[in-house]
Formats: sequence, C-alpha cells, structure tokens
Amino acid sequence: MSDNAQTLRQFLLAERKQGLIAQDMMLLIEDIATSSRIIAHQIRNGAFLNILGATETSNVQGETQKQLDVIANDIFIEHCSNCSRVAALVSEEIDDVIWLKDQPKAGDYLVYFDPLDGSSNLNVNLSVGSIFSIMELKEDITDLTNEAVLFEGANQICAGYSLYGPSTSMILTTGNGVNGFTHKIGTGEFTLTFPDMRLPEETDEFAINASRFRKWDPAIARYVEECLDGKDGPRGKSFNMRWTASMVAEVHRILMRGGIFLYPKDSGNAEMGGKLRLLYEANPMGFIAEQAGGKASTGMQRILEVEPTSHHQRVSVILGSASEVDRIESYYTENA
Ligand code: P6P
Repeated sequence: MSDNAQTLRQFLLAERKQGLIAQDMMLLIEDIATSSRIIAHQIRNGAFLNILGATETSNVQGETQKQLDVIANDIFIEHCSNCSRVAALVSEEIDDVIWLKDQPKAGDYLVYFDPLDGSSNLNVNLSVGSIFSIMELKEDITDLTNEAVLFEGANQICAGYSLYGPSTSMILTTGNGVNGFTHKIGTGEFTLTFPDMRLPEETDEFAINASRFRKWDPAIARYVEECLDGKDGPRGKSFNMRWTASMVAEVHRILMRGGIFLYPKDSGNAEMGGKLRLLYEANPMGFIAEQAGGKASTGMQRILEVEPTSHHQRVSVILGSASEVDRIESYYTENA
C-alpha cells in the first residue's frame, strides 16, 4: 500500500467530480466517518472509561442497552444532524423516527443506522461495528410519521459500515461499486486500502448460529447438513463454519474472502419476522453485497425488494456468495 493512497476526502471529491455524489452527500459521509472515528476511540478506551457494561434500560428491540450503544447512538445523531439535507434519522436504539425538519423536501436525505452492531461482543473485546444506509426523499413530506420513511432498499443511494476490529475499517458504496478504507493512526484519516471490492462467487465457508438448528426451516437444515456432509456428500467438498455474533464482522469477512451469512426466520423468531432489522441492517448490507457482486435474499425474495411495513421491521437474511444464495433460494422454492 503506497503512502499516497487516497484519503476518504480525496475519494469522495473524485466521485463528486464525476457527478456520482452530491456535495451534501460527501459532507454527510464525512460526518459518518467522524462518528466512526469517535466511536472507535471510545471503544478502545472503554475499559478505562468504565463504559463497556450495560445500562439499566432496554431499547425498542427489547434488548438491554450497553452504555456504548447509547454513546454511539448519541454520536451518530450529533454528527448526522450537521448536514442541512438530512430530514430524518432512523436508529435501532430509538423508538420513533427523529425528524430534523418541519417540512422535509424532495431531495432531502433519510439516514438509517445501527450505531453499534454486535455490542454483546464489547466486554469480551471482540469485533463490533456501525451500519448505515441513506435514501433520498422523492417528494415533499407533510405528515411527519414513522411510516413516512418506509421505502424499499433498492432506493438506497449510499450504504456502508464501520468495523471496529484490530483496525478500524469503513466500507462504502454509493451505488458505484464497493470501496474499503482503513483508519490510519498516524494521519487520523480513513485511507483507501481496498479499492473496488468484489465478493467471491463461490465459497466453502458458511456462517450461522448453529445452536438454533432445531428451529430451522427445512431449506436451511438441508443446506447446512449438505455443507457438513463435506466431500462425501452432495456438495462434494468440505465446508468451514464461522460465527462471531456480529453481522458487521461476518459480512466483512465474506466480502474479503467469500462466504455466506445466514440469519433466517425460524420457528423461534417467526412471530417477529426474523432477528435482523430490514432498514438499518439487512438493506445496507444487502446493497453492499450486491454492489460487490454478491446477493442478499430472504430465501424467498431479494432483500432490496422487501416492502417495509414498519421502521423496526425484522427480516430473514441470506447474504454472500451468489452461487450459495441461489442454491438456498432453490431449496426454499422446492419446499414451497
Ligand atoms: P445471535 C447482533 O446482536 C446481531 O444483531 C448481529 O450483529 C449478529 O449477526 C446477530 O445479532 C447475532 O445473533 O443470535 O447469535 O446472538
């Protein structure tokens, strides 16, 4: 990696110059990058700041909030509110949509985010991340309701995540491919380290919470059993398994070396529609996966075509190497 690799600012200026993103979008992405740098700093110093533990409160998901969930949420809200074109914020940690404007106009931005995904990993020093998705209002809004932010994921104009791991990465798509940046300690800049990322079409690695196997749909059970049957089974090759309880870490590994991530709707979470949230987890990760040549499906349909009915809606997620997503979809179809 040459020392004169592009900074995030230089990369965004180049996209702006090509007419791929608006000036305001560039500013908003930089505000999100600033949020990520501050969150990374808080995490790295969490043990000394005594903020790695849980609060006494629960969020709308019914999950006990970690102190850093709340801190990261406040950081995102503070910095994403800087951009004059942001009309509303949708956070995993906040019950209702946060409207920043009385009269949102066509062209304004909606920002959906999970400020700290996988926070149960915090007090055991394992990777966590932030996920974000940006859409653009197509018409003025007069009624500031929670329903006014419900648009299919195919409408996203930007999505990304920051991974707080051994290094802090920021992975970004503005609909023109996927590019990866690493936070450079010396300069403090996010620097382009993984240009034009591609998600390998084939894989021999799957990621699923195998403790839920008794609850799986037959299509998922069949897929996993065939992987475990290895060389002597129908797949004719051995598979490896990973599970890190952090969607950001799983998706990043899959983006870097291929794989498939499965968090399907099962008999244990069917009433809620699944585990992962559509607007600020499945949609952004699905956009990134597709932009890198992968796929993202509920098992029955493309995630980016799921029509949302509520802003904290949950959905089944099958995401990663295209050939594996296709295979699992075919198993669901056979079972239909
Ligand atoms: P489980 C983290 O809470 C999360 O939302 C995703 O990041 C992760 O993939 C999943 O839930 C982990 O779920 O059931 O293994 O704890």
